[in-house]
Amino acid sequence: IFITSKLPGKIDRYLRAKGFTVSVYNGKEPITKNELIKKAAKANGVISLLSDKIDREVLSELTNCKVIANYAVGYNNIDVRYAKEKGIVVTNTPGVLSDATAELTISLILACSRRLIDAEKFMREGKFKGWMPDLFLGTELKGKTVGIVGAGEIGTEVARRINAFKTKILYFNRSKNSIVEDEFKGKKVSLNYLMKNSDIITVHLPLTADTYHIIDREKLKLMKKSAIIVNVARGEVIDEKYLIELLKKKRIKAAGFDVYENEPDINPELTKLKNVVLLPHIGSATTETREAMALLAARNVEAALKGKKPITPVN
Ligand code: 8YV
Repeated sequence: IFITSKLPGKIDRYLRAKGFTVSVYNGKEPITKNELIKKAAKANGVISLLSDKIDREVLSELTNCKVIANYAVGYNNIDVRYAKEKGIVVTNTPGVLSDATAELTISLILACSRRLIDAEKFMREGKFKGWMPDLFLGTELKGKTVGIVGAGEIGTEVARRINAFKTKILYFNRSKNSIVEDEFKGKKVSLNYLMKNSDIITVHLPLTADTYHIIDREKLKLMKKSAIIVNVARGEVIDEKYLIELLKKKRIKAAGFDVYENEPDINPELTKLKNVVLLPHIGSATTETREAMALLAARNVEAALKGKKPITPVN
């Protein structure tokens, strides 16, 4: 089994104890495509990261591979269809990261609505000269309408938490989400309606051919001038360039980014904006969650290589 990066949770030890031969890439930066091909060429199983582009070219070289366990819930880095053609099982890590990602979503929403990052910077710069009635005025969540774009497991956990802030919930999803409707009084609406009527928009869609730029110019234009949008899903779900234009013109209030188009090469315009909060894709970055993700990936590989059904297959 080849693991493309050192992962938390000592899963190499777990897999060795199960009788597998394990090799772990130990580089300081993500493994390159060539190196991945070289190191994984004879492996029966691979545990991959989102930064590993497992395309046709890579898959064609993995001649002994039976399973690729992606260390992420999203698997847009893998050509799943071609993997299936080659008889390779692909697995992901759903469920175990929903709480951590929802917690980060709430953090990002609050960072935008209460201007936490600017206020903290102000303190460090020694600018606090005394309490003032209008110092860092933000907006309250209470009574606001929150639009959840994508009400899967993560979206549901966001609904559970944002509901405690006394908000109204709208959601956009292919199918009805009974938990969001019955427990948190969420209303299923069209994406246009959600964009137009939400004070806070939070994005939780996977990246697929159907969701690429699903929040396009026309959708972004529908937002209220006072709206905040946060994205902890995939950058490519939103037309980022146009969102930056709106932020520049202050056509919306603020945006929180945990994900970007073309990671890790982020649009340099973003760092010049005052009305954004920028995080380095840390939605699932808690010790507890990253260990649980690693164990799930290891168990998926173990199951597949023992001829059993993996726990969380995607193909
Ligand atoms: C991962 C994510 O941490 O699971 C996903 O899809 O985006 C993050 O939770 C990241 O992809 C690491 O591979």
